[in-house]
Amino acid sequence: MRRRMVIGVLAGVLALAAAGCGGGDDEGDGSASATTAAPETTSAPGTTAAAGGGGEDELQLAASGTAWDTTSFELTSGTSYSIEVDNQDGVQHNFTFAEAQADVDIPANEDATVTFTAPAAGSYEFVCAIHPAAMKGTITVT
Ligand SMILES: [Cu+2]
Repeated sequence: MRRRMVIGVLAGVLALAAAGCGGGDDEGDGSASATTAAPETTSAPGTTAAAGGGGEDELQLAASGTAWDTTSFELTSGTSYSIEVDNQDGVQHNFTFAEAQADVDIPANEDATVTFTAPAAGSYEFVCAIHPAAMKGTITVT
C-alpha cells in the first residue's frame, strides 16, 4: 500500500517535470534528443532483416555409430531448408525425407548438404535408406 502510493507520487512528479520542460523551455532540446535516439532504433531492425533475409534455414545432422545425433526436427511449411549431414562413420549413410523429395547419400567420413522445401503441415519420417531400422527420425511440419 505504502509503496504504491510512493510510486504514484513519483510518477506524478515526473509527469509534472516533463510537462514543465516541454512547455516552458526551448523545444529545441526535446527535438534534439528525439532525433538522436531515432537512428539507433532504425538500425537494429535493419540488421535483423539482413540476417533473416537469407534463402534457407540451415540445420545440421550427424551420423555416428549408425545412429542420428538428432531424431526430431520441427519445420515450417513452405520454408526452404538446408541440412548439412555429417557422416562420422566409416560406412556410407543416406538421408531421405521422401515427402520433400530429399534424398542424398553421404559417403563414409564426408559431409553432404541437402536442400528442400518443407511440405504441408504434418508428421513425417526421415530415414537413412541404407540403415532404415536403426537410423530414422521424425519431422514435424507446422
Ligand atoms: Cu545409414
